[in-house]
Amino acid sequence: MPPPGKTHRPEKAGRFCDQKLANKVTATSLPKILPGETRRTMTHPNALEATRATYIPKHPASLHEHAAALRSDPPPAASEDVRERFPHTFDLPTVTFSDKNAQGESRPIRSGVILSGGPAPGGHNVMAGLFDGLKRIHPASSLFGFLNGPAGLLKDSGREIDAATVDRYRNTGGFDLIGSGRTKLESEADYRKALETARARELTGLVVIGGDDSNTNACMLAEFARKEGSPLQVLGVPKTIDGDMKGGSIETSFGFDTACKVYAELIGNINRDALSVRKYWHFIKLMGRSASHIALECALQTRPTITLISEEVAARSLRLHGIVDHIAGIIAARSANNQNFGTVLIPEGLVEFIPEMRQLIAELNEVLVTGWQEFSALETLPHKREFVTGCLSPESSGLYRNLPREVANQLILDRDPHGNVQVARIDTQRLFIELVEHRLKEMQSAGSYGGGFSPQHHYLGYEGRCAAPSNFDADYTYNLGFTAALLLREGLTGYVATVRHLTRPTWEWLPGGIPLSRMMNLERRHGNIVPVIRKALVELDGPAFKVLEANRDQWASETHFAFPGPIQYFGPPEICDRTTITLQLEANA
Ligand code: FBP
Repeated sequence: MPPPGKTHRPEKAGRFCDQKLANKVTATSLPKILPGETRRTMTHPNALEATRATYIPKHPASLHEHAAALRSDPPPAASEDVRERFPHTFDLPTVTFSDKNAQGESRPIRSGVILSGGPAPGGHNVMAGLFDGLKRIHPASSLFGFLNGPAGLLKDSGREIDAATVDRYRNTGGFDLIGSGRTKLESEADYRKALETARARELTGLVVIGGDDSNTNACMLAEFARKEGSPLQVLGVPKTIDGDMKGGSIETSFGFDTACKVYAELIGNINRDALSVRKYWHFIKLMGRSASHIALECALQTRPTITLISEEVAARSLRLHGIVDHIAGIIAARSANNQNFGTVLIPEGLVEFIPEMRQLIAELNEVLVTGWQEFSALETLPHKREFVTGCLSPESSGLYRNLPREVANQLILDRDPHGNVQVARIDTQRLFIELVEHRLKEMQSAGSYGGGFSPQHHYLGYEGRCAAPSNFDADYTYNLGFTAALLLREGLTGYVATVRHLTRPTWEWLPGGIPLSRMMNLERRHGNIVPVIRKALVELDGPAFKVLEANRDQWASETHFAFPGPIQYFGPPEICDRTTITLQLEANA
């Protein structure tokens, strides 16, 4: 292998991208095909998949098996109050990998890997980067994948990951290589079982690819393992299309880039349709369980007529009727201007941020848990609705009675395993259509509105979660996986893999890791004070929201739709490698 810093075979990394950019990638950073590996043996069903399979992610010079780890001060803690809960993993340094060579011999590493929670584009490339990193550190290293999320670890269900398998999944979307799941590792019994499985499988590493909850649990497991004297090193990788696991050294979670680009393409197409036929109002709910990052990013990419941001609704204590009046007012004003069309973006989590809906949901959760026997014995839906209405406070029962029938049913029928209302399943887009329609009729009767209203509803969610990763996500995830391998080589535990400077060219990206415990806050959950990684919500004084705020009145009164088109995998870097607008704005702030 050529020495670090020597540039050659530029055609390999970031293939199909700008030659100058590819030229910056050093030879040592190129994934190597190891003896016995066969690359691309399977036949792909179409030319795009076959060609995309050969894409080699770009990465910085520092990302090679010998990269030296530089240790610096720990990052500031989110809360010093958690220190005593993490005596073994709190006062650990920040790590960055440099293009200098580390001293000493590397030993084989045997690591487990788990995909946890909802899929996000790039999960397979994290595994590919991890696999390549481990093998490059020592050819006798190995990777064991636990099946269907953390449950696989608890049940000791998994499979060895070999080179041929990894090759089949490079640059593909989805989590289907080993599956995912939402089982949580949260009790001491779970941690003991996890350590037992790791011992039986002779694992010294475990990489948990997940969101805020999964990384919280990875941190707890790392601390527990150290306390028990176990050699298991536990690491996290920040995943979620929702974009809410970020802050400090985590500039974005992986998958957000691709998912937003898929949704933005579809919204752009809807914008164009609305503009063409000039008769429909499209109400589009966008995935994002709590935070509105996806809605915000899609708004910046597509310039819709109206965008609701849950965090703003909560901050301004906007009530349901206030939001409905706002939408109806814009519809009426546009109608007077001969624009009987528009697009409205609604974040999935919105209802929980509207104060009276939040209160209603909390009361329903209580009623459905405490009155479950009586409720379930009732045979018809009208009887069930009547039962819960009778148990609610006067304000909540008034609100519940006036909700569209379908939404009222969803609120009592779809419940999670703890008995709570499944807020993500509520058709918020239909709720708003019905309420706005009602309001417009009132305005018509009062003579303040003379137009028509033809609504269409959409929910964009699963369409984006398993898309083939964009160049950004393909590169970012591969780098995260490789970085995790280096953190294992360093003997570190309780870390999350990070790659910083993401808006710079890839060769300037900075791989490293920070202690997960530094991201923890103490919160009350199910009656107990526990350490958790807090979801990063949209900041109303952040640059991305500010751009929306500065433009939205104009986007509402005039029409400024944008049509970003599909993700491009091949072509000039300014098209193929561009990041989300949110990331660019935040980097420049
Ligand atoms: P993660 O936070 O686990 O990445 O999942 C995010 C998400 O895609 C949310 O946007 C959505 O509300 C939820 O998953 C839906 O999950 P499910 O797969 O259980 O329907």
